[in-house]
Amino acid sequence: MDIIQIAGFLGCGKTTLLLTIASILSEDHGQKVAMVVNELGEVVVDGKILEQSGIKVKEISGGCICCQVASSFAATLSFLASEFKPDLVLVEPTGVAIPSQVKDVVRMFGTSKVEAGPAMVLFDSSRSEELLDDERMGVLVKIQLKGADFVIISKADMVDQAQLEECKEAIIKEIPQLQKARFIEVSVVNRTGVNEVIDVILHR
Ligand SMILES: Nc1nc2c(ncn2[C@@H]2O[C@H](COP(=O)(O)OP(=O)(O)OP(=O)(O)O)[C@@H](O)[C@H]2O)c(=O)[nH]1
Ligand SMILES: [Mg+2]
Repeated sequence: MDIIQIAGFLGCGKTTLLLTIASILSEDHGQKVAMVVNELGEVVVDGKILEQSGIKVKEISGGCICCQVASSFAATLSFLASEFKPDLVLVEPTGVAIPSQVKDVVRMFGTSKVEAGPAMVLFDSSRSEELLDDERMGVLVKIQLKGADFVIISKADMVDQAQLEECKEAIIKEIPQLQKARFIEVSVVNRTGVNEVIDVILHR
């Protein structure tokens, strides 16, 4: 049971992408999918509707799964592994969570059945400068990106191709270790890049 993170700063499009890929993985690829959604505010995922299509949804609130509520996260994973037995678990951490810490929690509490899979970190192309340059936000956004196995440049429909390239260059300039990382441009609105994300998950 691989734990795949759909992470990234507040409002970057995590839930929207998560719901899109969960249903494609389940309906078109026959994957048994579970979702763990960790929201800071109110939960926006309608679990009942998703469960009709065989997707198990677990919600965790009251803090971040990478720190305050790490033990609830671990208990949820162990429940899923023993009771639901999914092929994969898609996890949406809060927008202020640190992906590498979420992986640490999985590794710490994981068993041979529960493994830390890739972290996909979304970066909102429509707020590129603000996200990287803001004194406080920028620090967290860069820490989040450092933990990325794949960088998803989200909301690609809101900017042009040149801006998408600039986004990628700006990220690599700030975090040179991402030079070799795979970047995927995604627009859930236009459905571009979504299949690439699915491919990465299926062939992980
Ligand atoms: N234009 C456009 N808007 C998008 C896209 N993906 C998400 N959005 C919008 O961006 C806003 C935030 O999306 P969410 O999916 O809720 O973002 P999130 O990262 O889950 O937000 P938090 O959980 O609050 O951190 C919503 O209004 C979405 O409709 C996209 O590909 N293109
Ligand atoms: Mg969300």
